[in-house]
Amino acid sequence: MAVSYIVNQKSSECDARVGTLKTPHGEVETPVFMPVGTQATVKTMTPDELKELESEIILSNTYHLYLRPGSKLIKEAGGLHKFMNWDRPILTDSGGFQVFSLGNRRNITEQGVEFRSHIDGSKMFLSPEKAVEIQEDLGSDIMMVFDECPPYPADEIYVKKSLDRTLRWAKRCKDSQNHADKQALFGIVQGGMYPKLRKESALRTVELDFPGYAVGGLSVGEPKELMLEVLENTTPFLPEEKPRYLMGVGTADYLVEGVYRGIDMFDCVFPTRVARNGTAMTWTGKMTVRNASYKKDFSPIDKSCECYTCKNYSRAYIRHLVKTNEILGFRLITWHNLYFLVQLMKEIRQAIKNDNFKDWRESFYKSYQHN
Ligand code: PRF
Ligand code: ZN
Repeated sequence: MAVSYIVNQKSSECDARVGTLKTPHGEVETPVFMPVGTQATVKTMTPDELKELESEIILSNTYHLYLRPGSKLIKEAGGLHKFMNWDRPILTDSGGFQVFSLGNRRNITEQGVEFRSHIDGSKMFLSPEKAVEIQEDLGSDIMMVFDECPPYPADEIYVKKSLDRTLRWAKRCKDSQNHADKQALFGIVQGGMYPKLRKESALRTVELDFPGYAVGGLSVGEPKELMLEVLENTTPFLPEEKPRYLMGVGTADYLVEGVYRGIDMFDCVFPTRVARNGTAMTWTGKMTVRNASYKKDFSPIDKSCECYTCKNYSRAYIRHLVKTNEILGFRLITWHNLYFLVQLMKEIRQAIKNDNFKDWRESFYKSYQHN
């Protein structure tokens, strides 16, 4: 088996747990947040900088790398790790989510999804077998099955059909996998916002027996309460001894709530994307560094933060860089945001180890405002 997972400690108060995920490129302490490197780069950060801020695993995308520069080219380079100079674990998403987001530029059949490249409009095709082949060429530590993520809202009949197909596709992915000893393949639970369908999808995905399970189809525009309710109706049907990954979630409060409900892994473009828009993530919530109120504010983004950015630069300076569209401004906020999430996950793991995660969560919300 390419990837193994051990639960080191379980909360006595909720479904939270800490664990160790072992991969061919090293170990990862969970719960963990995975920065997104869509184009084989976590935007603006070098791998050495990611290591300095203690990122342990990153995510990359089948869809984007397949279109450009091409997965065969990356294979020729020696795989994605070598191509991008990152020697720690990489998880690749299957491309399912990205092609389904293409709207009318795609056509879904049982065989797979035909779509037009967003780059040059040329006709492309992704199927369960193709998605596995691409991810094998990339050589990621963890591959994801090719799934369909239904939009929100979607009616129950559609979601049921889509869930059935996602299960058939998951089986095809598993059957076409060649190196289960080198790369793990995780299943993805779908089922929209219907608890009954979530349960069915979870149980049937687990029956296919994957080394880890993702919860997909959430954080697609539904209200927060609904997302958490659906999550609560999903994780109980996933095996305790396997890692659980909530796809596309990356704001502090959602991470806390995901961990509370038994999630071990998260990814999201949020921290890196909003950084390039001049927004910093802090223990009190989002901070818009662009705001005029910071014009003469010579204090750091967060006085208590020990990241490179906060140790060396003021709000006023970063605001100036952002206002003048200077690359360094986006880099400095990206650094801070990723560091913030590493610290958040560290605190969460420590609280679970101390078995006081519930108290920790309450004190977290005393300062944090979701905004
Ligand atoms: N499926 C896949 N990737 C994803 C999702 C999904 O449902 C989501 C949903 N939030 C994000 N990324 N394959
Ligand atoms: Zn900082």
